Amino acid sequence: METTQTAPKKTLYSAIQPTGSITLGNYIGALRNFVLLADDFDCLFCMADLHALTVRQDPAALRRNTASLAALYMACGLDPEKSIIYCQSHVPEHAELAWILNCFTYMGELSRMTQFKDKSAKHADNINAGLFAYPSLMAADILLYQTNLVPVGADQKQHLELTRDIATRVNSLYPNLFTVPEAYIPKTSARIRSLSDPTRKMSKSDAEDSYIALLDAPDVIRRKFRRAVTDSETEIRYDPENKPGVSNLLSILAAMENVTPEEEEAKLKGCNYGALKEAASEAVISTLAPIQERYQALMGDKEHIANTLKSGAERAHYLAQKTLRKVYKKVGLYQL
Ligand code: ATP
Ligand code: LTN
Repeated sequence: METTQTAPKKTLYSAIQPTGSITLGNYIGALRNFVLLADDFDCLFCMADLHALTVRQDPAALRRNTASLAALYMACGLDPEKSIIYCQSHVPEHAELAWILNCFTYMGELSRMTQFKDKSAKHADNINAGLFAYPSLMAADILLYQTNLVPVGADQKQHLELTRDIATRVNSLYPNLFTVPEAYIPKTSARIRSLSDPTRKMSKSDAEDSYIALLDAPDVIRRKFRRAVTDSETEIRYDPENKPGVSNLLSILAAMENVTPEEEEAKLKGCNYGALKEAASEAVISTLAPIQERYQALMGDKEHIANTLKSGAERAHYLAQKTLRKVYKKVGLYQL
Protein backbone atom coordinates (compact mmCIF):
# COMPACT_ATOMS: atom_id res chain seq x y z
CA MET A 1 0.00 0.00 0.00
CA GLU A 2 1.26 3.46 -0.87
CA THR A 3 1.70 5.84 2.01
CA THR A 4 1.85 9.56 1.43
CA GLN A 5 4.22 11.25 3.82
CA THR A 6 3.53 14.88 4.53
CA ALA A 7 6.53 16.97 5.56
CA PRO A 8 6.29 18.25 9.14
CA LYS A 9 4.94 21.77 9.30
CA LYS A 10 7.23 24.66 10.11
CA THR A 11 6.69 26.70 13.25
CA LEU A 12 5.10 30.15 13.28
CA TYR A 13 5.18 32.39 16.35
CA SER A 14 3.80 35.79 17.13
CA ALA A 15 2.58 37.85 20.08
CA ILE A 16 0.68 41.01 20.88
CA GLN A 17 0.90 42.96 24.13
CA PRO A 18 -2.39 43.01 26.05
CA THR A 19 -2.18 46.77 26.53
CA GLY A 20 -5.22 48.89 25.74
CA SER A 21 -7.58 48.34 22.84
CA ILE A 22 -6.35 46.27 19.93
CA THR A 23 -6.33 48.52 16.88
CA LEU A 24 -6.99 48.20 13.20
CA GLY A 25 -3.19 48.62 12.79
CA ASN A 26 -2.58 45.53 14.94
CA TYR A 27 -5.20 43.68 12.91
CA ILE A 28 -3.95 44.61 9.45
CA GLY A 29 -0.23 44.46 10.27
CA ALA A 30 -0.32 41.32 12.41
CA LEU A 31 -3.51 39.50 13.51
CA ARG A 32 -5.07 39.17 10.07
CA ASN A 33 -1.89 37.50 8.82
CA PHE A 34 -1.89 35.11 11.77
CA VAL A 35 -5.26 33.86 10.56
CA LEU A 36 -4.19 33.67 6.91
CA LEU A 37 -1.04 31.68 7.73
CA ALA A 38 -2.35 29.51 10.58
CA ASP A 39 -3.28 26.44 8.54
CA ASP A 40 0.13 26.09 6.93
CA PHE A 41 2.21 26.12 10.13
CA ASP A 42 2.34 24.79 13.65
CA CYS A 43 1.44 28.04 15.37
CA LEU A 44 1.85 29.67 18.74
CA PHE A 45 0.05 32.95 19.47
CA CYS A 46 0.97 34.62 22.70
CA MET A 47 -0.33 37.42 24.86
CA ALA A 48 2.92 39.23 25.77
CA ASP A 49 1.94 40.31 29.28
CA LEU A 50 5.52 40.38 30.58
CA HIS A 51 6.40 42.82 27.80
CA ALA A 52 3.41 44.91 28.79
CA LEU A 53 5.00 45.50 32.22
CA THR A 54 7.80 47.54 30.62
CA VAL A 55 5.42 50.50 30.92
CA ARG A 56 3.22 51.03 33.99
CA GLN A 57 -0.06 49.11 33.81
CA ASP A 58 -3.18 49.18 35.90
CA PRO A 59 -3.19 45.56 37.23
CA ALA A 60 -6.95 45.07 36.85
CA ALA A 61 -6.91 46.46 33.31
CA LEU A 62 -3.95 44.27 32.33
CA ARG A 63 -5.79 41.16 33.55
CA ARG A 64 -8.95 42.19 31.69
CA ASN A 65 -7.04 43.03 28.52
CA THR A 66 -5.32 39.65 28.57
CA ALA A 67 -8.62 37.72 28.58
CA SER A 68 -10.00 40.14 26.02
CA LEU A 69 -7.03 39.62 23.66
CA ALA A 70 -7.42 35.84 23.96
CA ALA A 71 -11.09 36.21 22.95
CA LEU A 72 -10.11 38.51 20.08
CA TYR A 73 -7.56 36.01 18.77
CA MET A 74 -10.33 33.43 18.61
CA ALA A 75 -12.94 35.88 17.30
CA CYS A 76 -10.61 36.75 14.42
CA GLY A 77 -10.49 33.07 13.47
CA LEU A 78 -7.62 31.44 15.36
CA ASP A 79 -8.61 27.96 16.46
CA PRO A 80 -7.19 26.94 19.87
CA GLU A 81 -7.55 23.29 18.92
CA LYS A 82 -5.05 23.82 16.11
CA SER A 83 -2.90 26.73 17.29
CA ILE A 84 -1.44 27.16 20.75
CA ILE A 85 -2.96 30.30 22.27
CA TYR A 86 -1.38 31.20 25.60
CA CYS A 87 -0.15 33.84 27.96
CA GLN A 88 3.58 34.58 28.21
CA SER A 89 3.69 34.73 32.03
CA HIS A 90 2.16 31.24 32.27
CA VAL A 91 5.30 29.72 30.74
CA PRO A 92 8.27 30.50 33.01
CA GLU A 93 10.83 29.47 30.38
CA HIS A 94 10.34 32.84 28.64
CA ALA A 95 11.83 34.79 31.54
CA GLU A 96 14.48 32.12 32.09
CA LEU A 97 15.72 32.10 28.50
CA ALA A 98 15.54 35.90 28.39
CA TRP A 99 18.15 36.02 31.16
CA ILE A 100 20.52 33.79 29.23
CA LEU A 101 20.00 35.81 26.05
CA ASN A 102 20.62 39.05 27.95
CA CYS A 103 24.11 37.69 28.48
CA PHE A 104 24.51 37.39 24.69
CA THR A 105 23.06 40.80 23.79
CA TYR A 106 25.15 43.95 23.73
CA MET A 107 24.21 47.25 25.36
CA GLY A 108 25.07 48.98 22.08
CA GLU A 109 22.56 46.83 20.18
CA LEU A 110 19.77 47.48 22.66
CA SER A 111 20.40 51.22 22.76
CA ARG A 112 20.01 51.44 18.98
CA MET A 113 16.43 50.09 19.04
CA THR A 114 14.00 52.77 17.84
CA GLN A 115 11.17 51.37 19.98
CA PHE A 116 13.38 51.87 23.06
CA LYS A 117 14.14 55.44 22.00
CA ASP A 118 10.46 56.20 21.26
CA LYS A 119 9.16 54.66 24.46
CA SER A 120 11.90 56.29 26.58
CA ALA A 121 10.85 59.66 25.20
CA LYS A 122 7.18 58.87 25.87
CA HIS A 123 7.79 57.56 29.42
CA ALA A 124 10.71 59.73 30.47
CA ASP A 125 9.90 59.19 34.15
CA ASN A 126 10.18 55.40 33.85
CA ILE A 127 13.07 54.34 31.62
CA ASN A 128 13.50 50.98 33.29
CA ALA A 129 15.88 48.08 32.60
CA GLY A 130 12.96 45.96 31.35
CA LEU A 131 12.19 48.50 28.63
CA PHE A 132 15.85 48.39 27.61
CA ALA A 133 16.03 44.57 27.61
CA TYR A 134 12.61 44.20 25.92
CA PRO A 135 14.18 42.76 22.71
CA SER A 136 16.00 39.93 24.55
CA LEU A 137 12.69 38.79 26.03
CA MET A 138 11.16 38.95 22.56
CA ALA A 139 14.09 36.91 21.21
CA ALA A 140 13.48 34.37 23.98
CA ASP A 141 9.79 34.12 23.02
CA ILE A 142 10.70 33.32 19.46
CA LEU A 143 13.78 31.13 19.96
CA LEU A 144 12.20 28.94 22.66
CA TYR A 145 9.97 27.34 20.04
CA GLN A 146 12.58 26.93 17.27
CA THR A 147 10.42 29.29 15.23
CA ASN A 148 10.74 29.56 11.45
CA LEU A 149 8.38 32.46 10.72
CA VAL A 150 7.29 35.52 12.70
CA PRO A 151 4.44 37.62 11.26
CA VAL A 152 4.67 41.20 12.58
CA GLY A 153 4.16 44.80 11.51
CA ALA A 154 7.06 46.87 10.14
CA ASP A 155 7.73 48.48 13.53
CA GLN A 156 9.02 45.10 14.81
CA LYS A 157 11.49 44.51 11.96
CA GLN A 158 14.44 45.82 13.94
CA HIS A 159 13.61 43.52 16.88
CA LEU A 160 13.39 40.57 14.53
CA GLU A 161 16.78 41.39 13.05
CA LEU A 162 18.27 41.56 16.53
CA THR A 163 16.67 38.17 17.34
CA ARG A 164 18.36 36.72 14.26
CA ASP A 165 21.71 38.25 15.28
CA ILE A 166 21.41 36.83 18.80
CA ALA A 167 20.46 33.37 17.47
CA THR A 168 23.38 33.41 15.02
CA ARG A 169 25.79 34.57 17.73
CA VAL A 170 24.72 31.81 20.13
CA ASN A 171 24.80 29.22 17.33
CA SER A 172 28.36 30.20 16.44
CA LEU A 173 29.40 29.10 19.93
CA TYR A 174 26.94 26.21 20.29
CA PRO A 175 26.09 24.95 16.79
CA ASN A 176 22.45 24.41 15.84
CA LEU A 177 21.07 25.42 19.22
CA PHE A 178 18.47 27.77 17.72
CA THR A 179 16.53 27.95 14.48
CA VAL A 180 17.18 31.39 12.95
CA PRO A 181 13.69 32.86 12.29
CA GLU A 182 12.45 34.85 9.31
CA ALA A 183 10.14 37.85 9.61
CA TYR A 184 6.86 37.95 7.67
CA ILE A 185 5.99 41.59 7.13
CA PRO A 186 3.12 42.49 4.77
CA LYS A 187 4.24 44.63 1.81
CA THR A 188 1.80 47.52 1.74
CA SER A 189 -0.02 47.48 5.07
CA ALA A 190 2.85 46.84 7.48
CA ARG A 191 2.58 50.29 9.04
CA ILE A 192 -0.93 51.64 9.35
CA ARG A 193 -0.71 55.28 10.35
CA SER A 194 -2.44 57.32 13.01
CA LEU A 195 -5.69 58.93 11.83
CA SER A 196 -4.88 62.18 13.59
CA ASP A 197 -1.18 62.36 12.65
CA PRO A 198 -0.45 60.25 9.56
CA THR A 199 3.29 60.77 9.92
CA ARG A 200 3.16 58.42 12.96
CA LYS A 201 2.11 54.79 13.25
CA MET A 202 -1.33 53.95 14.60
CA SER A 203 -0.69 52.85 18.18
CA LYS A 204 -3.01 51.52 20.85
CA SER A 205 -1.30 53.62 23.50
CA ASP A 206 -2.06 56.95 21.77
CA ALA A 207 -5.17 59.16 21.99
CA GLU A 208 -8.45 57.41 21.14
CA ASP A 209 -9.24 59.47 18.07
CA SER A 210 -5.96 58.43 16.46
CA TYR A 211 -6.91 54.78 16.11
CA ILE A 212 -9.81 52.52 15.22
CA ALA A 213 -10.22 49.82 17.86
CA LEU A 214 -11.38 46.40 16.68
CA LEU A 215 -14.24 46.72 19.15
CA ASP A 216 -15.35 50.24 18.13
CA ALA A 217 -19.06 50.60 17.34
CA PRO A 218 -20.02 51.54 13.73
CA ASP A 219 -20.90 55.17 14.56
CA VAL A 220 -17.58 55.61 16.36
CA ILE A 221 -15.74 54.21 13.35
CA ARG A 222 -17.58 56.59 10.99
CA ARG A 223 -16.82 59.56 13.23
CA LYS A 224 -13.13 58.72 13.52
CA PHE A 225 -12.73 58.32 9.75
CA ARG A 226 -14.64 61.56 9.10
CA ARG A 227 -12.15 63.38 11.32
CA ALA A 228 -9.09 61.63 9.88
CA VAL A 229 -6.38 64.04 8.73
CA THR A 230 -5.82 64.14 4.96
CA ASP A 231 -4.32 67.12 3.10
CA SER A 232 -5.33 70.32 1.36
CA GLU A 233 -5.39 68.85 -2.16
CA THR A 234 -8.45 67.05 -3.50
CA GLU A 235 -6.93 64.27 -5.59
CA ILE A 236 -7.06 60.68 -4.32
CA ARG A 237 -3.55 59.39 -5.01
CA TYR A 238 -1.49 56.62 -3.37
CA ASP A 239 1.72 58.42 -2.49
CA PRO A 240 2.77 57.55 1.09
CA GLU A 241 5.68 59.98 1.04
CA ASN A 242 3.77 63.12 0.01
CA LYS A 243 0.19 62.20 0.88
CA PRO A 244 0.46 60.06 4.05
CA GLY A 245 -3.14 60.61 5.22
CA VAL A 246 -4.85 59.75 1.94
CA SER A 247 -2.43 56.87 1.30
CA ASN A 248 -3.18 55.49 4.75
CA LEU A 249 -6.92 55.47 4.03
CA LEU A 250 -6.25 53.76 0.71
CA SER A 251 -4.08 51.14 2.47
CA ILE A 252 -6.81 50.46 5.03
CA LEU A 253 -9.49 50.14 2.39
CA ALA A 254 -7.24 47.95 0.23
CA ALA A 255 -6.48 45.65 3.16
CA MET A 256 -10.21 45.24 3.86
CA GLU A 257 -10.93 44.37 0.24
CA ASN A 258 -7.80 42.28 -0.36
CA VAL A 259 -6.57 44.40 -3.24
CA THR A 260 -3.61 46.78 -3.61
CA PRO A 261 -3.79 50.48 -2.65
CA GLU A 262 -3.11 51.32 -6.32
CA GLU A 263 -6.22 49.36 -7.33
CA GLU A 264 -8.26 51.32 -4.77
CA GLU A 265 -6.85 54.54 -6.16
CA ALA A 266 -8.00 53.55 -9.65
CA LYS A 267 -11.49 52.61 -8.37
CA LEU A 268 -11.91 55.98 -6.66
CA LYS A 269 -10.59 58.13 -9.50
CA GLY A 270 -12.46 61.46 -9.63
CA CYS A 271 -14.11 60.97 -6.19
CA ASN A 272 -13.55 63.34 -3.29
CA TYR A 273 -11.97 62.59 0.10
CA GLY A 274 -15.43 62.24 1.65
CA ALA A 275 -16.15 59.27 -0.61
CA LEU A 276 -12.82 57.66 0.30
CA LYS A 277 -13.54 58.08 4.01
CA GLU A 278 -17.01 56.68 3.60
CA ALA A 279 -15.74 53.66 1.63
CA ALA A 280 -13.05 53.00 4.26
CA SER A 281 -15.60 53.28 7.12
CA GLU A 282 -18.07 50.90 5.54
CA ALA A 283 -15.41 48.35 4.58
CA VAL A 284 -13.99 48.36 8.11
CA ILE A 285 -17.43 48.15 9.71
CA SER A 286 -18.44 45.13 7.65
CA THR A 287 -15.11 43.35 8.29
CA LEU A 288 -15.33 43.97 12.02
CA ALA A 289 -19.04 43.15 12.52
CA PRO A 290 -18.68 39.33 12.56
CA ILE A 291 -15.49 39.56 14.65
CA GLN A 292 -17.29 41.73 17.22
CA GLU A 293 -20.23 39.36 17.32
CA ARG A 294 -18.00 36.32 17.95
CA TYR A 295 -16.00 38.32 20.51
CA GLN A 296 -19.12 39.15 22.55
CA ALA A 297 -20.15 35.50 22.58
CA LEU A 298 -16.68 34.35 23.65
CA MET A 299 -16.46 36.95 26.43
CA GLY A 300 -19.71 35.57 27.81
CA ASP A 301 -17.90 32.33 28.65
CA LYS A 302 -14.89 33.25 30.81
CA GLU A 303 -14.40 29.64 31.81
CA HIS A 304 -13.82 28.66 28.19
CA ILE A 305 -11.17 31.40 27.89
CA ALA A 306 -9.46 30.23 31.08
CA ASN A 307 -9.50 26.60 29.91
CA THR A 308 -8.12 27.57 26.52
CA LEU A 309 -5.25 29.47 28.14
CA LYS A 310 -4.57 26.63 30.55
CA SER A 311 -4.25 24.05 27.83
CA GLY A 312 -2.28 26.51 25.66
CA ALA A 313 0.19 27.08 28.50
CA GLU A 314 0.65 23.34 29.03
CA ARG A 315 1.37 22.73 25.36
CA ALA A 316 3.73 25.72 25.13
CA HIS A 317 5.53 24.74 28.34
CA TYR A 318 6.20 21.24 26.99
CA LEU A 319 7.90 22.68 23.90
CA ALA A 320 9.67 25.50 25.73
CA GLN A 321 11.31 23.29 28.34
CA LYS A 322 12.83 21.07 25.66
CA THR A 323 14.74 24.07 24.25
CA LEU A 324 15.58 25.56 27.64
CA ARG A 325 17.02 22.27 28.88
CA LYS A 326 19.28 22.09 25.83
CA VAL A 327 20.40 25.70 26.34
CA TYR A 328 21.18 25.22 30.04
CA LYS A 329 23.24 22.16 29.22
CA LYS A 330 25.16 23.79 26.38
CA VAL A 331 26.09 26.94 28.31
CA GLY A 332 27.38 24.83 31.20
CA LEU A 333 24.77 25.11 33.92
CA TYR A 334 25.11 22.16 36.32
CA GLN A 335 22.40 19.61 35.60
CA LEU A 336 20.74 17.45 38.29
P1 ATP B 1 1.76 49.94 22.04
O1 ATP B 1 1.24 51.24 21.54
O2 ATP B 1 1.19 49.51 23.36
O3 ATP B 1 3.25 49.79 21.94
P2 ATP B 1 1.14 48.66 19.54
O4 ATP B 1 -0.15 49.17 18.98
O5 ATP B 1 2.40 49.08 18.90
O6 ATP B 1 1.15 48.87 21.09
P3 ATP B 1 1.98 45.90 19.86
O7 ATP B 1 1.40 44.98 20.87
O8 ATP B 1 3.30 46.49 20.17
O9 ATP B 1 0.99 47.10 19.52
O10 ATP B 1 2.00 45.18 18.46
C1 ATP B 1 1.29 44.04 18.09
C2 ATP B 1 1.50 43.74 16.62
O11 ATP B 1 0.85 44.73 15.82
C3 ATP B 1 2.97 43.76 16.17
O12 ATP B 1 3.17 42.73 15.23
C4 ATP B 1 3.13 45.10 15.53
O13 ATP B 1 4.16 45.11 14.57
C5 ATP B 1 1.77 45.28 14.89
N1 ATP B 1 1.45 46.69 14.72
C6 ATP B 1 1.35 47.62 15.71
N2 ATP B 1 1.00 48.81 15.22
C7 ATP B 1 0.87 48.64 13.87
C8 ATP B 1 0.53 49.52 12.81
N3 ATP B 1 0.26 50.79 13.03
N4 ATP B 1 0.47 49.02 11.56
C9 ATP B 1 0.76 47.73 11.31
N5 ATP B 1 1.09 46.85 12.29
C10 ATP B 1 1.15 47.28 13.54
N1 LTN C 1 7.23 43.21 20.64
C1 LTN C 1 6.05 42.84 19.94
C2 LTN C 1 5.20 41.88 20.70
C3 LTN C 1 5.93 40.62 20.85
C4 LTN C 1 6.27 39.71 19.81
C5 LTN C 1 6.99 38.66 20.44
C6 LTN C 1 6.00 39.68 18.44
C7 LTN C 1 6.45 40.13 22.00
N2 LTN C 1 7.08 38.93 21.76
C8 LTN C 1 7.45 37.59 19.69
C9 LTN C 1 6.50 38.61 17.71
C10 LTN C 1 7.21 37.58 18.34
C11 LTN C 1 5.27 44.06 19.62
O1 LTN C 1 4.48 43.98 18.77
N3 LTN C 1 5.48 45.15 20.27
